[in-house]
Amino acid sequence: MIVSQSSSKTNLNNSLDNLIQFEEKYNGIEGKTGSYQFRVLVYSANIIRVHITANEKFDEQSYAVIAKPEFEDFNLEDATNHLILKTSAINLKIDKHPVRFSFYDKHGNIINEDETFGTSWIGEQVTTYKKLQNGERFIGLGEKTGPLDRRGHGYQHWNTDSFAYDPESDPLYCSTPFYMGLHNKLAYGIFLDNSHKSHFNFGASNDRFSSFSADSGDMNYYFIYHDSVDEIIQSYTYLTGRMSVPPMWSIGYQQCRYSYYPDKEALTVAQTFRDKDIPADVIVFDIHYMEDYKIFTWDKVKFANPEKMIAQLRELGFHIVVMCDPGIKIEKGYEAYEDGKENDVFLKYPDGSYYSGAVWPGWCHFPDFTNPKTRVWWGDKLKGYVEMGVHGFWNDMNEIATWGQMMPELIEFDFEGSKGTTRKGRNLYGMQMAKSTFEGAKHHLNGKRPFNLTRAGFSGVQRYSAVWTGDNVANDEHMLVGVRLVNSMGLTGIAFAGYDVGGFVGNSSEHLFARWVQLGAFSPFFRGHSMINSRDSEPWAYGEEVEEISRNYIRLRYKLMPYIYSAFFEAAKTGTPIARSLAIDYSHDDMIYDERYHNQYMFGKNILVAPVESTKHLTKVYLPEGDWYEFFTDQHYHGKQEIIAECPIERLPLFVKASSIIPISPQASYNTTNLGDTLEFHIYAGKKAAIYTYYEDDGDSYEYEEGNYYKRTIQYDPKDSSIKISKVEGAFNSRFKNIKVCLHGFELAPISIDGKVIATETYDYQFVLPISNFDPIYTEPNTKLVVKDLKVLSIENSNDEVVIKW
Ligand code: NBV
Repeated sequence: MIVSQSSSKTNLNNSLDNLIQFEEKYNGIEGKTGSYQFRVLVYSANIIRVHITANEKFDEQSYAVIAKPEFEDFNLEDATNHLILKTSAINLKIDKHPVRFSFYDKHGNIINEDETFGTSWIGEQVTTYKKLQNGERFIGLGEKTGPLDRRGHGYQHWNTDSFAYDPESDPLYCSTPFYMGLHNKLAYGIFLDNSHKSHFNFGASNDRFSSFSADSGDMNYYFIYHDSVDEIIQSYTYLTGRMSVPPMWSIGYQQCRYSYYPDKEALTVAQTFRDKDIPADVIVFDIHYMEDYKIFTWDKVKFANPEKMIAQLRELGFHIVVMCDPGIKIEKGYEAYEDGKENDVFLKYPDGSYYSGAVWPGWCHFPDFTNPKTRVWWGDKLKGYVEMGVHGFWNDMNEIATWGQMMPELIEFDFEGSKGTTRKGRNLYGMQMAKSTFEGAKHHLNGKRPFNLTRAGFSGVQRYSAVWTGDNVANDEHMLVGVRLVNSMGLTGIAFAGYDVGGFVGNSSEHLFARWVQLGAFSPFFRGHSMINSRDSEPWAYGEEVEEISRNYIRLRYKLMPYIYSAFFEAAKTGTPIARSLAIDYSHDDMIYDERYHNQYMFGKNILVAPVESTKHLTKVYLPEGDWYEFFTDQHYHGKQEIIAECPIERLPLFVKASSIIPISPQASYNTTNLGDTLEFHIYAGKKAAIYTYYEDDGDSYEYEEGNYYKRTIQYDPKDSSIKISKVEGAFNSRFKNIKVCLHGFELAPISIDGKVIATETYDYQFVLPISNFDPIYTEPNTKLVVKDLKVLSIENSNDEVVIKW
């Protein structure tokens, strides 16, 4: 259908022009303007993709999105000046003269609308401008520094090796061009699926618009609308994928150092954890395990017998993670180099010669991970590690980092045969390396789950790897920015994320390390790491006081393992994060964006963490709507208020939401395979009913995908005065023999289990922390934090439903 002929091309800024024709398709519409073409694809009632190109053909390739546009349930209305595409959740109005897009909810409220400039080009660079809505805030965008609310700030996506970045640096290592806008009690998400260098402006230096641009390629974005931020993240991860459940050992404490060598040192560190009774699951080997930094080799002097050392570490209950750098040393006779050339797996210049960049080993070639052949080649090479007993891999320097840091833009990437240059390939390199490592390791592990960690990535990287925030610095500000980076990655689909506990660059002070371990215990990925030539940084390296604090919090991490593992299961199933910025559950509460409180987050859905600097003994905490319990004492608070919390160095401010259900393994000991035989469900009295899903499986195979898991829902209903533990779903036998139900804040009448009245036992519960007595000013010596009058019921651990009434 021809609508009108006109083009609004100018020499400077060319904007999407008038509609000339359009066609309704089974999954959306396709249209042509005077100079451009566009299509609108419906992925679900809540997800609509807008794809606009200045080229003859749409770029169909995406490394990020795995969902297909197969949703047909929409209506199209054609009016004189506009089209309206309606799903059950969104009305998309497409103005015809010129073509502009506005998204409305079902009540006619504007969710998001193009600014006058709509989608425009300056040369190859394409930008979409969106009108700033009244009071609009912006959250997300992944590993980005700055405040939780990104309004007034601008960012770039260009994966960059950012050694010792400062808390305002941008860009960092990992690009996830997905953000959410919040205004007038509405929330939406926009994912720009374009891997070129991209730019986001959230009203920075202007009061008219927010905008997102890519330096080249199509304007290709997904608009997501739901009632809640949580659902928007679920839809974003429906598009870009979710992790599989990671091995449980990888969620335990990991000890790293640049680098532990020789073998004896690694063994001594491992043994010290056991001697000092500090739980830990992993020893990580950084670059010095290799011979001259050559990947797939071991230094013959420092590690004369790696198999033996690995076996000894495994014997001590540790898993091993090894560093993997992508640069392959150019050296005659080096197997990976010779073989790589023979298989033609490296990135090339346009004249067909291999690109060389200098990095740790000296001059190197770099595998082209956008070539399927290369991915298989790389994956095969991991076999040797796996045969030695290595189950964990760490992908570093994959931005790509090279000395000089300016990788030429003319380098050619295969792009599954479709070819592209550095401009399109750089942001994808890390993710494709992580994919190759993950798939190779998974293949060799033959049914066991690998752990995979990467520094660089792009949207979708969560399918293959955990991500950490690179080379942070040992200071308080960095510790707090790390929390925000991890929370922001959680908003952007990367649920398994963390930072170097203790700070990578520089020397941590005693108390800074203590704070950092406390926080790390409440981070999805929990690893201590520090740089060569900095002070020792193991939990015992900072003196007796910090050792005790570290032990307490690492133990707490292990006691919370049933809760944390269940949260990982939830993240794998729905994409919803483990470290949850308060913007997820309290999106429209202005206080949570206040910079005094914007580091606070929920760890899992029930525990509020209030990060605090190492120098503070008292801190202000904002408790959002609802009722709350202080974690160590059960002191009760009403929400929607600021409180002053005590935080002497041994105490991280933690609060539990009323009506929460938290599973705990109180006997957990030295690693994740030793969680003891008692499982406790801690239930916190509240006014609201709650349902919690408890999840368990063998922790390191894929049998859960075939039904070998143990799942129960626990329902708490205060109105009905009942707690129901559902019967077990799945074929796995729980590792716990006994179950206890621990009731916090309950006023109970006679209580019955399955109809039989039982006597109520009341305990004082020294839940976790024998606090240290090293700070005479703030801590009374030998005081303990006690939860008083906790009611504990032992119930028989059969697989049947249990009903508790009072
Ligand atoms: O492999 C050494 C380091 C590593 O420890 C660190 O975690 C990475 O982010 N790596 C960077 C190389 C360069 C460090 C200066």
